Amino acid sequence: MLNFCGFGRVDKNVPVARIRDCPFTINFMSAETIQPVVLQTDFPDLEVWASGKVRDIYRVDNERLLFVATDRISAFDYVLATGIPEKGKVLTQLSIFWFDFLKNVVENHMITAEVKQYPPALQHYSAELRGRSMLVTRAEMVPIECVVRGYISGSAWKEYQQSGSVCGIELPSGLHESDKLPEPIFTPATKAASGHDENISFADMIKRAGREESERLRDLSIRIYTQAANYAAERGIIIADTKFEFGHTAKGLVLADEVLTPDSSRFWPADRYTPGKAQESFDKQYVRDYLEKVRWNKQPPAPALPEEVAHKTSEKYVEAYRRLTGAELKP
Ligand code: Q0Z
Repeated sequence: MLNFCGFGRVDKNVPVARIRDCPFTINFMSAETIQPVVLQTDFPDLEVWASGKVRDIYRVDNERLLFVATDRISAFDYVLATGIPEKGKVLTQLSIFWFDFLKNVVENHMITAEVKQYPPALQHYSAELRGRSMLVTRAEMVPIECVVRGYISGSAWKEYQQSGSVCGIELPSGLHESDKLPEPIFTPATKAASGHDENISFADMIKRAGREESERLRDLSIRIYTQAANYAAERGIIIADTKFEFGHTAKGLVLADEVLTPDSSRFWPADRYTPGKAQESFDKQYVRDYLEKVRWNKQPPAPALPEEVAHKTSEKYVEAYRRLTGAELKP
């Protein structure tokens, strides 16, 4: 069951006008379904495995998990009161696209996103799951966030200004904020007790995960980023940085969680790239601009967004999906 917020369903029993002697049928409503915005999921017969700001994971059985991406959006570390139409579908379908695009480089945790192929117990929720969920193999997760950066921004820019290096990697002097790096760098992080990620050096990663595993994760992460970023650049999107999560399954080391989405990466529109300052985000710029305009103090509760801001933001997510995949989002 889902709590639908924002819209109703209008796909069934669409009223039809029949005008005498007119050979055409006129529908008063579009036959297309107006998709409800999903802010919460609730599948009472499934156990919650993990819940994030945007996604909820359920335990299906010992081997399998159900990932569901909601339309929640976070900004300045808080989930906002308003959902972004289609956002959960964009996140899910973009991850599916990248899993397929990257299958020559790395195995992944996805089993299927075809709801009809989900176990019988989930069929009851097919309408809620369609397009925004994924059945995955439960993995023994590597407790390290594998971050790759092709450009210097965010916490890496802060570290560089203070020390000239990032996660122990010395960088050329004289870099400006948002500059492209001479080559992509691997900057691992751990989930600190605060809930915030904490950058660690590669030597620290080796202490936690071992040398062989760490080197494998680093090399794999850089290859994945490079293949994806080169592809995205041809489509006008700079992937400035991204975070991968890996796990171990019967298939060995697999790419898990979400991949190369706007939530796990910084996407910048290439045609507006201007190094020397922080870049506009491809997806969240209207949201950030609005929150600055209303001078939210960045303490909870996070405000609601005007409908126009939510819809323009939705269009940005869908545009990113279209540009990267060349396809339309599936309903
Ligand atoms: C991923 C996370 C999210 C909150 C656990 N294949 C897997 N097997 C076991 N565990 C995970 C995965 Cl991907 C797993 N996370 C991160 C994702 C909400 C936390 F959607 N946590």
